[in-house]
Parts: sequence; structure tokens; C-alpha cells
Amino acid sequence: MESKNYNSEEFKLDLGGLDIDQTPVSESTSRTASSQTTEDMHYDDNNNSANSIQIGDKHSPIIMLFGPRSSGKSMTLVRLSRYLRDQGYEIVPDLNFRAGDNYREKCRKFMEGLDTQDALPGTAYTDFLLVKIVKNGKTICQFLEAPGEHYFSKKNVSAKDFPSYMTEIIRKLKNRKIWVYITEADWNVDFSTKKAYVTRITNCYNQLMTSTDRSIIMYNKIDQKPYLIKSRRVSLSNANKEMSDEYQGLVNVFRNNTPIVSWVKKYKYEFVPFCTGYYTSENGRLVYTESEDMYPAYLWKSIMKCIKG
Ligand SMILES: Nc1nc2c(ncn2[C@@H]2O[C@H](COP(=O)(O)OP(=O)(O)O)[C@@H](O)[C@H]2O)c(=O)[nH]1
Ligand SMILES: [Mg+2]
Repeated sequence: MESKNYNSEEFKLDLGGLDIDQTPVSESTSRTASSQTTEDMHYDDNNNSANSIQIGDKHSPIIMLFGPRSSGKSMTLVRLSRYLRDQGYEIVPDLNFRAGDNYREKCRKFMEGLDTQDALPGTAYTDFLLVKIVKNGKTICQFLEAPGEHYFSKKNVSAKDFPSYMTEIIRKLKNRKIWVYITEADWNVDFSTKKAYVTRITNCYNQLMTSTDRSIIMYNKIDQKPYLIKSRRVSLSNANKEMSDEYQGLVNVFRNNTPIVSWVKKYKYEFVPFCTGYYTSENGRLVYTESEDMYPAYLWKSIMKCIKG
């Protein structure tokens, strides 16, 4: 969905403030760099056999927040969960997804975290869990929360390189998958790492996605590009362009090759600019301020579009 290909309807989405502003892109005023790289990833693989997962719900879509380490996957789920709870949804970690007390403790911690106003501690999750979004007793979808190294390691970008539990989810389960590919505004890594990430997404898209699966490209940490935000509104078209410039070759992966349809919708992804919150340091302490509701509102709207479409 290139900027110029948005049709007027897409422009008129009720974004609660996140709407289109056609102001041209100007110079960046502030660029905060994230200090973590994807090179230093370690994950304890002990507890990670395919046999150890169990997905009871074989119907509701599984949302995969697909992104490198520290791209904001966990905080996206936290921010969205807090928002959805306010909207009357229930957030329910699936206690049967994995066996063992460790897992139950993780689920408990996840829920405990939702009750605070804080960001997660840096080391919050080095493990994976499944979280259901429930409304009126019905599961709308299930979020897979997993560490970045399970999604991306520069060393192996083939579509085969997933831990076994993910391979099972991706290849065996019939549930629709919604792949939320996370990109970062100003991802502070070298060109080759970014290129490797694009290759990884390309391989996954081409080899693993089925015709019922859907894609979202989320552009997180948009607060790091303040020029994309004006009067507290995000320019979707400018942000989309900015993302495609930063992640060279990425949008072409999603090019719609179906004749006629490609006329209307040139690319097969929903684009979602996002911000989980504002992270400032005060007296050596990290202070987190939750992002505006327009961000989780628009993410949820896009997810629902993928679920229904
Ligand atoms: N500026 C900014 N930083 C963010 C945002 N979301 C996450 N971060 C930073 O990225 C770190 C990692 O986030 P986390 O959700 O744990 O990433 P994960 O490893 O992908 O699960 C956070 O501790 C924040 O410092 C955002 O929207 N804006
Ligand atoms: Mg995480």
C-alpha cells in the first residue's frame, strides 16, 4: 500500500487522531538510538521442545509479533492489552499452552505487569507465552509473545530457522496467522543487519505464509521521528514512505500480483505506525509514559481488518 495508492476510504478511517496529514517530510530533529544490537542474542533452548506446547483453540487467529530483539514486541502487547482491557476485552494468558510452574509464573507476571503503569523490566521475557483476547466469552485472537531471537538472527535468515514450537505453530496449525512484521523508526544497526532482516521476512513471506494468512507492517518507535507527527497526528503516507526507505526492498515483497486487485491494492500489507510509550530517564531511573490511545486503537483496527478480511 504505497502512499499514493491509498484510496479515499482508507484515508477516512476513524483513527481517533491518527489521521492523514499531508505535510511534506522535513528534517529529523531528534534521533534516539537504541543501544542493543541483534548480534548478542542468547536464548536458553532447554525448555523448548515442540511437545511442550499445546494450542487448544484451533480456530481463532494467532497473531505473531515478529521482530528482532528489543524492537518492542513485549511492550506492544502490553500497551495493546491495557488498551483492550479498557475497551471491555479480557486478557487471558493460555495456561495450557505449556506445562510447568515456570510457565504459570510467567503468565501470572504478565497479568501483574498489566495492572501497573510501568514499562516491563528489560529482562522481563526471555521466554514465550500465548495470550488470548476474549470478548463476551469468545476468543477473538491469540497473541504469541516470544523473544526476538526466535524471529530473527542475522546468522540464519532462511525460513526454516525457527525453534520447534514455532515451526509447529506456523506449519502445522490451521489457525489463520497474522504476521505483524515489526520495523523500527531509526533502527540503530548496520546496513547488513537491516538487509538480513528484510531477507528473513522475504523468506518467511514467500515460503511460510498461506493464502489465509495476513500481514501487517508495524513501524514502531515512531516517536523517534517527530517530524512524522504533527499536531499529535501521524501522517500515514509519510510514515509508510519513511519505513520503505529505511527497509530497502521490503514493501516489494508484499506487492500484489493478482491482476485487477493489484490495481486497487498494490501491496498486500496493512501499515501501522506505532509507539508503545515514552521512555525517559529521570535521576537515573527509567520513567515510562504510556503512548496515546490512537496507537493501540489503530493497531487493533488493523488486526480486526485482517481477522475479518
Ligand atoms: N522510543 C521508543 N522506544 C521504545 C518503544 N517501544 C519500545 N521501546 C524501547 O525498546 C525496548 C525494548 O522493548 P521490548 O518491548 O521489551 O522489546 P522486545 O524485545 O521486542 O520485546 C524498551 O525497553 C524501550 O526502551 C517506543 O515506542 N518508542
Ligand atoms: Mg520481548
